[in-house]
Amino acid sequence: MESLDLKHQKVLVLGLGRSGQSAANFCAQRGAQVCAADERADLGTNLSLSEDIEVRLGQAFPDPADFDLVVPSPGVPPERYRASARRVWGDIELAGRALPVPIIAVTGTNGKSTTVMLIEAMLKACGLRARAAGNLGNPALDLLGEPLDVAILEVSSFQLETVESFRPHVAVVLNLSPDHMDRHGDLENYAAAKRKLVEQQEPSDIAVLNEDDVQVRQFAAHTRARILPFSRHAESPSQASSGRIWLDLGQAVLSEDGKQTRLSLTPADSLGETHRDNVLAALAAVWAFGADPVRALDGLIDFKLLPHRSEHIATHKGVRFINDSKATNPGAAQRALESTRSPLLWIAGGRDKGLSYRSLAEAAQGRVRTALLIGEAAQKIESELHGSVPCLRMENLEEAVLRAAALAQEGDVVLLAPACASFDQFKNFETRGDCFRDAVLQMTEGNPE
Ligand code: UMA
Repeated sequence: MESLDLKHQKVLVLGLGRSGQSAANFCAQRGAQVCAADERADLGTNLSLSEDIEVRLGQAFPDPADFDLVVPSPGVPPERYRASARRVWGDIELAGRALPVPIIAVTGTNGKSTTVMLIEAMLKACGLRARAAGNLGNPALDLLGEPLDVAILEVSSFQLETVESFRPHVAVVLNLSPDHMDRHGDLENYAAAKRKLVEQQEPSDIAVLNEDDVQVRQFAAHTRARILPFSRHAESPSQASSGRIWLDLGQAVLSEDGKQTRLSLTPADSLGETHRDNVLAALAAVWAFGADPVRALDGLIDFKLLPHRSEHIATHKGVRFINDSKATNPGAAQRALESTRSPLLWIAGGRDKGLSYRSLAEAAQGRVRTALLIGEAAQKIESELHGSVPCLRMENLEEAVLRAAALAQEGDVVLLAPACASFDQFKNFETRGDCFRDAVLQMTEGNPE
């Protein structure tokens, strides 16, 4: 890998959200001459940038050709810089070059944040100084300077578009289903971005791959790393590998060189069925890293899921209200539907990402009493559900919550699992989830059992 000498280099940082500010400060600290640009004009007071950085707000981006290095934020599409930039490294590439500790990196369409948090908790239970960062919120470069034994990075397809030599010691690929087609165009491009997580790995590294996902299984052909498959099934469709981990009757079975170890996953029961794969993947990552899987399971005992992921908000008149605002694509919404056993009032919709909702028709049938549809994608979802469940169009999320509560019967679940991005009506999926929570609590608190 080339060294990371940024001294006197002209660096252009595109976008000044969380990762852009972090990357700009990092490059300036390393002696680069940094120009940081954002097309929004109204960011001024929210910026936390070192004084020697030239800031350009509310203007067209400068020409990338005038810089040695372009550091795009994940949200800036490659068409904006690729044609003229001499070198492009995103913040994950920079972090990979700068972090002095081994990296465990996790990608996939769904479950990434939960899995990195699980890995962090498990490694801490093993006595290691471990910290999660990346797509889940705190930029990867912010880990620099922390006393750590290992960094755990959640890496999105957007971030992987701008890596060059990023080589995690342990790479975890959870699953792959259509998402972000508005950015990547088709599933092949999306998969190609995700594959970059394993492509630079060496034989001394480990790729933890979901064997039950046909697309992810194929990543094995694109890496020199040792493969550690994980699966919900005892039987393996792949060629024998030196290690494997699978689920069997609530236990994880770790197999290596003909020797099997069984571990009870009871401490993870409270996380529910949706997160079984994530728990298994996390355990595989910890094992691959060389930590003790038995001690690691202690990290599950007090583990709390992040908000907006299968988050139980309230139970009112026998009806449970669940916030899965992070289900921002059809694959995630499908999992949410399939893992709830009670009849559902399902709130979905938002900004369409160019995805098909047809797979949701089957998942919804027999489970969903009524789908309450909001936002720009409502019409498309209704037509692709194709009469499989009754649909109602709602003005907004608050109205959908009230109507769902009115329709629900004792024992039902009101589930927000939008299958869409939030940006048509909200700043992000978090504010959408907060809005759901507020609407539920306002209704339940003003209307006691
Ligand atoms: N901007 C422009 N021009 C453009 C696009 C953006 O000027 O053409 C500017 C915007 O005005 C804004 C800034 O760029 O001020 C935003 O940059 P950004 O969208 O990359 O957002 P950040 O705050 O830097 O957050 C990014 C990730 N955002 C995206 O991938 C869209 C965050 O993931 C991540 O937590 C953060 O870096 C720290 O690593 C969010 C996300 O939605 C949660 N990720 C997607 C997902 O999970 O599905 C991939």
